[in-house]
Amino acid sequence: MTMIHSRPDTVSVIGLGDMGTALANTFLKAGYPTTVWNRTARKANALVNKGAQRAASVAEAISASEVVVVCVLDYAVMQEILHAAEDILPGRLLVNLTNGTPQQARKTAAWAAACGAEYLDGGIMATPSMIGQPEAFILYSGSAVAFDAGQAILNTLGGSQYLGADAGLASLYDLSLLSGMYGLFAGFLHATALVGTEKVEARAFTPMLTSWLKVMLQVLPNLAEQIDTGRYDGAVESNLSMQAAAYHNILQASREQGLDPGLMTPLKTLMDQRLAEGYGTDDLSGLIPLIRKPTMYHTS
Ligand code: FVH
Repeated sequence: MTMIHSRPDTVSVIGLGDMGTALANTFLKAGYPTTVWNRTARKANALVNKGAQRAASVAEAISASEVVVVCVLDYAVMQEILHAAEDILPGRLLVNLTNGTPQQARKTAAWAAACGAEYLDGGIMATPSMIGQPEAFILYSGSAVAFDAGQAILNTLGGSQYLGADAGLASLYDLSLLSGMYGLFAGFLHATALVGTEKVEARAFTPMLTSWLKVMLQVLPNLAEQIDTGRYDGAVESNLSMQAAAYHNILQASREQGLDPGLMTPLKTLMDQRLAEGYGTDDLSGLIPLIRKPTMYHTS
């Protein structure tokens, strides 16, 4: 079995979509010998012109480098691609930056260990154009040996944060951060649609929304304190009864203005349930016990 060098300096990138291409470009710019493979081979052309080696197969890509970075659409694709080449994996440092769930990550870590590879699961907290820039950060979990060995090369992509030996942690944090982001985007879409019913342009409204959200972000540490202590009635300035009444107006106004309130209704359902249980003096954090005991949403 090939042993991983303490400072590996060759890298292969498997998957050259928008993100994989950005990763490979960044490794190349940092001076690392970079081998690339993609199902649609022409996507490698520009990288090859900049000095990347083109691998004719996944197996060739894995054989070419000590560090193998995989960034494809999803875990099903990742498994399909790598399982065919598992004989070559022993001694490689496999870094999977494909988006997936904690369970998928843990399963893949067990499979990689059985193959004799060191495995790191990663969550990219950046868009492709941010890769290699100071604002990009990437979450890693899994083999500490792999992280120590790969850190120098991985740091070229952005800030690296190692979360622990449980391979599922990077994905857990990644999806939690994305949950916050999509909640924000859902609110943004509904807000612009609502104000837009009176011909207010999103461009004109967004600066006001941004200012409001900046102020509201300051509420989060207090809600976090309530969540961690389980004291949902602590330091409440805006109790749930009041918030539910105002929230009801968002839904009613949306309907009156001819909109579909669907993006906003799930939160009202939880508020009503919590109120029915007698917790009207709690803060919004009081919805946490309902989220932790899911009974309403069973499907995707
Ligand atoms: N782009 C982003 O903003 C986000 C940022 C955070 C991380 N995500 C995750 O990164 C993974 C890849 O995302 P991407 O942006 O590169 O995605 P695409 O540009 O759509 O490229 C998809 C690649 O997957 C290959 N692929 C798809 N199906 C197959 C298959 N059956 N067999 C082999 N390869 C396949 C595809 O190949 P091709 O279509 O070019 O031949 C691309 O290489 C993803 O998990 C994001 O959630 C990105």
